[in-house]
Amino acid sequence: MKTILVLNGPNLNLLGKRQPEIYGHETLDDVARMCSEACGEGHEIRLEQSNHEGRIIDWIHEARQSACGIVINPGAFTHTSVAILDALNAFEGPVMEVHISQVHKREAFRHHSYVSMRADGVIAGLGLFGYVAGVQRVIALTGA
Ligand code: CA2
Repeated sequence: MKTILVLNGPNLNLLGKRQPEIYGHETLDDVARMCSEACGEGHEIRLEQSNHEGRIIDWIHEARQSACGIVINPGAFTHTSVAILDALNAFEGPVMEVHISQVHKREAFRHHSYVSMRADGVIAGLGLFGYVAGVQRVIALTGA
């Protein structure tokens, strides 16, 4: 069984609890369920969220041994974190970057992503389905 790490950055623990007009009504538990349902026999989901940059980097390091691919919504660290980019550059499997909102329709500071310099795919504006699409792409790239 191969593990796909679904990583979430700061404030995404509030998903479904605040700003539903931007991020919808569903929670991270719903994301975990949808991603698990997208897996066949050969893959399982490990979903994590942290408000702390170093914790996210530690999970990316651990994934070098334990995960076949990473689906990551880095939250606001997308636009600021060279350190997360460096950690992802040390991971050998596929990396899918997901944004729930269509960041390019929003403020200019959300238009640049450090993570996109490493990501094998970038999904924005599809709501929570973006995570499912990211998982499906990791499965397609790592074998069923
Ligand atoms: O659209 C996305 O998924 C973002 O990665 C979300 C980040 C934002 O900084 C990025 O520019 C785009 C913010 C996550 C905050 O999540 C919340 C969810 C519900 C309520 C409040 C915040």
